[in-house]
Amino acid sequence: MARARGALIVLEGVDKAGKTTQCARLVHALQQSGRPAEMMRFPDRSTTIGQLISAYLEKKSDLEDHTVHLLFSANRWERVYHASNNRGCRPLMKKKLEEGITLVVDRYAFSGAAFTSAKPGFSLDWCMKPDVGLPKPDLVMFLQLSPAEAALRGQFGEERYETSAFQRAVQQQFEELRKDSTVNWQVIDASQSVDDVHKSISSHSLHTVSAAQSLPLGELWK
Ligand code: FDM
Repeated sequence: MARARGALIVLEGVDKAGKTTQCARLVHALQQSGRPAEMMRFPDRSTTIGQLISAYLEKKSDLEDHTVHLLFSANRWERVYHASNNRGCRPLMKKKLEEGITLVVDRYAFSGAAFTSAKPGFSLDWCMKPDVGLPKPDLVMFLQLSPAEAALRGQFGEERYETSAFQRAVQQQFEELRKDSTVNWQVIDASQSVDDVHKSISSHSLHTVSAAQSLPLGELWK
């Protein structure tokens, strides 16, 4: 009998919502309960494309807005499959899921579409196109935090996009994306304690991990 596949679980949300902490806690909890799980994050700054993106985010280089959008998308695609002549490197998303590993992903195509479409002159529709056909998450949890609550958690960092005006525009674009009922969105109240947020995320995830076993992996926005 074929091995049950792992689930693709994504955490999205505005800055300061606690995505990275919660991804790590979820992976740990799944592993502790005997379910193989690994964390991934986008952008993956370790690849050649990821390094271009990282320099852009750190404001060490400037890139044209369409160009950087496509690089963010390329950075996801390069983590989906092996390049055909790229023998011996670590298994990528599709293979891991097939092997029964649940992937917990810190940001995905939704950040891609929300951040670029928050810039003047970009439609959500155009921004979604390069990511059409990526592995479709079985669950996308949106960590919801009001701008006022985010401000209480301290100053924004130094990277590009880390201003409250831009984050508000991004939040609005996420609201548009969440209207799409083809994606399994769950909104999580990130103003709760870290433990309570974790409980809520775990319970959605456990349900998804068992449901995904008998469902084929879908294609995003297709
Ligand atoms: N970001 C992230 C994008 O603009 N597009 C994308 O596709 C993705 C995945 O990059 F400001 C933005 C969102 C955020 C920055 O920050 C990455 P972190 O701290 O590495 O998540």
